[in-house]
Amino acid sequence: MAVNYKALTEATAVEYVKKNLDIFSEEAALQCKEIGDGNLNLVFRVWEEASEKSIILKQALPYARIVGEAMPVTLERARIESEALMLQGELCPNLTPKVYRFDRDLYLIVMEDLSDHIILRKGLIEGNEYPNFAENIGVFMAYTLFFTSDLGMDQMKKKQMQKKFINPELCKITEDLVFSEPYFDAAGNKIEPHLLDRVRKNWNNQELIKEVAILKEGFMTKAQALIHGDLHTGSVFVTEESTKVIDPEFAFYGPMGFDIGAIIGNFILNYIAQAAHMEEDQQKLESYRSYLLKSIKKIWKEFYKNFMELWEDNVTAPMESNLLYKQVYMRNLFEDTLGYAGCKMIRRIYGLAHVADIDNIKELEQRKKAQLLALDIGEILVLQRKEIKNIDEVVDRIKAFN
Ligand code: SR1
Ligand code: MG
Repeated sequence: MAVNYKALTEATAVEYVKKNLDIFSEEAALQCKEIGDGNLNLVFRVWEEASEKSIILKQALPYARIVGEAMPVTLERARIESEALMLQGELCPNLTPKVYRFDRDLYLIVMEDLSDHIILRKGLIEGNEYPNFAENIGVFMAYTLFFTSDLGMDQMKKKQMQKKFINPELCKITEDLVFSEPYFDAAGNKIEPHLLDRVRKNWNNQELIKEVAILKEGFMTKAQALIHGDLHTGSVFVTEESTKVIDPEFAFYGPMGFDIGAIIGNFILNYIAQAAHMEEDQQKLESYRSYLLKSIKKIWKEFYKNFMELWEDNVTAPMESNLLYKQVYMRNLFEDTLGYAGCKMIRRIYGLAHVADIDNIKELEQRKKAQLLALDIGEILVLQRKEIKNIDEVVDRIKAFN
């Protein structure tokens, strides 16, 4: 660990700001609260009442917060996160928080406070609609993935970038938690007793395990673009107008479909959970579910449209401009997206880290129903990704479970 590293407290976070940053005046009466609720890091909000100025200090801990010191995790993830945020900020300035500073001793990122936004997962659980989100995230994924891939950047520079963004420890977490551990009786799995029979079916489903192993191999070997690496609905801040993508500490050169699948899979989990959350108001449920399904279609379609436009405008080489190649590339990407969406859904039901959408369903029978449905849809996405024709068919298949 770095010699000068020390985890901050609310008091030392204020001292740090006073000593190192000139964002506030010297006399400013600063207040601080640790607000981190993610699986890994400390997050401090520091603000001054009088000027209404505020900032965020995000600091990596040398272990995963969700587990404690028994699960050490490299501090280097904070460097990866700050560099990925800055790069994504260059490509999509309106869709990322501003980074003011990265402190290499403390593995600390000082960045824009987005407290006027809400975490998308929370907003969706509350039943809010975000009319700009699908388009914004489609643009974010198209720009960040295209311009870090061999299509959108010089191949020599891309290989330098691969070196800079090598992220083996965080990739190992994903390899274990998303791909491997849900398919055997791993110690880290958190399995509610009522799911045991269904989970055992997955442990014995050789076809499913084979397909997940293929997807895992893609995750480990397909260095397509600099992906966010953990683009679930907890990694996005929103308002009705604005979208800000945060937390790219899992960024590395991997398969593009892993990002697109993460966001779509998490929308499907919310769709499934709403049957319980909105049980008392069937009209609202129907309209909200329709919003979620429209969003799922739009996320893919906006990504597709923007990515193809970037391809058209930026690639002139005859080989990479070949229409048949483009069709195969996008079809493979679609299949990856579905496969990874399915893996992400399954791991959130009985792996180490669950999602509030499902876990917050208090009534056992309703929670069980949602969990089983998520496992079934996740399995279909993994196993039938090659047969599913397009995103409209994905939505039709989800609807058919009603
Ligand atoms: C130990 S970290 C658990 C999970 O939290 C992150 O958000 C990633 O999804 C990771 O798999
Ligand atoms: Mg995160």
